[in-house]
Amino acid sequence: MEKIVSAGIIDSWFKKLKENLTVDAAIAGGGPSGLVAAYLLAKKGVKVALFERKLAPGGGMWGGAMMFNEIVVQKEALHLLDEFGIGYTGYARGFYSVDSVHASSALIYHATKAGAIIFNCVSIEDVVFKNNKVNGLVINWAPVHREGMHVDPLVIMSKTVLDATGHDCEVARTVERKNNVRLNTVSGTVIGERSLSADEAEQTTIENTREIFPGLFVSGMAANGVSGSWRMGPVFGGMLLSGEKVARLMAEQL
Ligand code: 48F
Repeated sequence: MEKIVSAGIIDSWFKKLKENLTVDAAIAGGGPSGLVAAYLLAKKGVKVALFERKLAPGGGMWGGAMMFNEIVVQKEALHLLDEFGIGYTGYARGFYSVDSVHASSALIYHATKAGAIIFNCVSIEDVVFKNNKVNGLVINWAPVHREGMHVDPLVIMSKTVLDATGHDCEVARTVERKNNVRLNTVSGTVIGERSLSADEAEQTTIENTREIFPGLFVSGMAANGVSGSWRMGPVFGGMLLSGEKVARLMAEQL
């Protein structure tokens, strides 16, 4: 039995990785915007793989605010809560509270059920850069990075790449730093996130969700970070709507 259990895991995991060495959409980061994008792309029949450095995808959603495990979603994003079967309670005009564990697990469940493949414990350390375009992601085990081990990575080729890495916008920063290119921002660089201003941040998260370099899209807090916009704290309507917008933009290009 021991050998059968181990063989089953090894064979099915390598099959999964091999089948995803080339995809249509490669997503860096499994927070709310990346998971919504993964779900909507997969639902359209796009081949999508998502890479998350932590053991559990869900990003900043699990923790609610200061570990009070509730988040707030505005009425503009209710259709997405309904799409994912996430329950909510109206408590002020246009504002709804949601159990953050319920919401995070629903996003993960529906993304994978729709056909998106999630690789957890995997970090993006670089991109594939050819013909002045982002052509894929360079991946490595997150513990390899944490231990500072000198281990070469593997490569996932993709027609489109999404930076959904949140506040640090890691993929966009890497593209800019390593390739001497201008991004599609006011300065041509990653401008960096501003302090908290919830109304403005929620609006700009959606406006800033776009392709910032050929082949490279940004969503969620990475979109605001790249464009020098505000953070918003534990309100998540903008994150969900950003995932919805970027899935549409990526699908249009595919
Ligand atoms: O930060 P995160 O939740 O991204 P988001 O979709 O949502 C932001 C909100 O959670 C919250 C907020 C209120 O709305 O401001 O912060 O923009 O999730 C980003 C995920 O990306 C992973 C990280 O572990 C997290 O789960 N990640 C970051 N860098 C990498 C990465 C990387 N280089 N490789 C793989 N995963």
